[in-house]
Amino acid sequence: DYLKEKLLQIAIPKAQKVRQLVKEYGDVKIQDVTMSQVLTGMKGVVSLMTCTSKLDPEEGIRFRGYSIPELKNILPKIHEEGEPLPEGIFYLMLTGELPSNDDVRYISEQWAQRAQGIPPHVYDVIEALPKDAHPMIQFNTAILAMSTESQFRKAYLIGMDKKNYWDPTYEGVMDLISRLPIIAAYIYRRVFHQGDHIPPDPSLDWAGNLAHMMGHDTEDAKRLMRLYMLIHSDHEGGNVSAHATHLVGSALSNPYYSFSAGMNGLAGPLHGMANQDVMHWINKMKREIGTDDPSEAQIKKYAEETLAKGHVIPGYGHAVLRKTDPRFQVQLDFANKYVPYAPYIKLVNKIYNVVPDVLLATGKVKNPWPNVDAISGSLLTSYGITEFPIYTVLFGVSRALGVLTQLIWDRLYGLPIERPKSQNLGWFMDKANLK
Ligand code: AMX
Repeated sequence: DYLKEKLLQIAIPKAQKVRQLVKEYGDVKIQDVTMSQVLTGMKGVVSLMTCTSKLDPEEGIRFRGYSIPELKNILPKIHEEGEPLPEGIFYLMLTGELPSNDDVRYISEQWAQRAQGIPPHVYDVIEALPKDAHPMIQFNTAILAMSTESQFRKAYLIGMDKKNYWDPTYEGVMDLISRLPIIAAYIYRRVFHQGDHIPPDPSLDWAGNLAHMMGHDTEDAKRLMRLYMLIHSDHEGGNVSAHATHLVGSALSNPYYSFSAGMNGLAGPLHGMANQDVMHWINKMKREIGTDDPSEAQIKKYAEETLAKGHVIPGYGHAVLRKTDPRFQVQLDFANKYVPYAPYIKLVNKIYNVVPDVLLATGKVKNPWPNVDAISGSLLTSYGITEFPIYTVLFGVSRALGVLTQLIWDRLYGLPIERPKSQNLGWFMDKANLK
């Protein structure tokens, strides 16, 4: 596997640097941490090392230094006019280098081949769940069921040198990523299409195949799926899914356990489930107002009522971002280009015109702008993928690319178990001299 050899060559000097930093510069102070940071979700506390991507509050995400608009131009595509292949961003996050067409083809082929190894019991486990169990429950159960295939545990028990842990991690990650589209499509067809399954087409790319297996086999749907898989793939290390994957991986839990932990976090409404909740919020608004095409004034009132009930407006706000999310913008540009008259896209535009001011008026929301989830469901719906509960699963398939690449790097760096210190309320009160 030339990719593994290349990765090791890149990683050896970097791992040495990490060891040198710990050994020779371990006492260098990097930050002061305040009471409020710890008590409000550790925002801004630098406590993780993640190299796959970095999030700037104003500009948004960069993957190994490249923004989404840049990647749209430089990553390999199937068609000139199409979207980059997610295989390319995986290669970039893994190696730190831009892939050639051959590199991307190699990964496509690797994944197509490895995808054939899903053990039959995984389908039995999915089938044992009620059909109306949320697709994220089915997805995560299948991920755990697949961990019977983990090479990591076997290698660990045989007594592998810890320097080599990255190797079975890499193998597990490649297997797992290759299989996620099949699992996601299986759940989709099981729940929403009477179990009428569509086999993979090994000649297709990873994201194109997912659209194909879901039964959305047009070139347009495949193009959308490539974009979706590209932009959801990573958002640096502190978000819930990335952090959970990293944390559980630090106990040397195998890649399946680690990723499953991340997916449990993605299923929360403040994180990945927001894409489904946005659609519920929009549809409830249409029902309550009694029209499919509410005015901006009506949307404003509905948004204000949402806040008055003590609910969040899904799809808006962010723990780090302080501007419109470029992942929102790139989807809006895509929608305005290909489906400008789609009713849901028109609604997304109207909501964007009024909701930021409503949130600003609260005086407490730090970021009133839309995030990735404010539009992704409306875009999928506009392409006929109308079953909202599958949206977070699609997010999860994509998120695997970043968090699992970082997991390989965690093992290449030889990072130890993560174990921050906790204190009780009394300790914090003492610090403040509060009785
Ligand atoms: N609607 C209503 N209130 C909001 C809000 C929103 N969209 N965004 C933030 N607030 C509120 C918070 O709930 C908090 O209220 P409180 O002081 O009464 O507890 C206050 O504004 C300050 O919060 P913040 O510092 O601006 O945000 P945060 O870092 O605590 O939370 C996030 C970030 C994303 C959880 C929050 O903006 C939110 O709940 N948004 C809606 C859900 C959503 O879209 N999540 C998806 C995020 C992207 C992703 O992970 N996929």
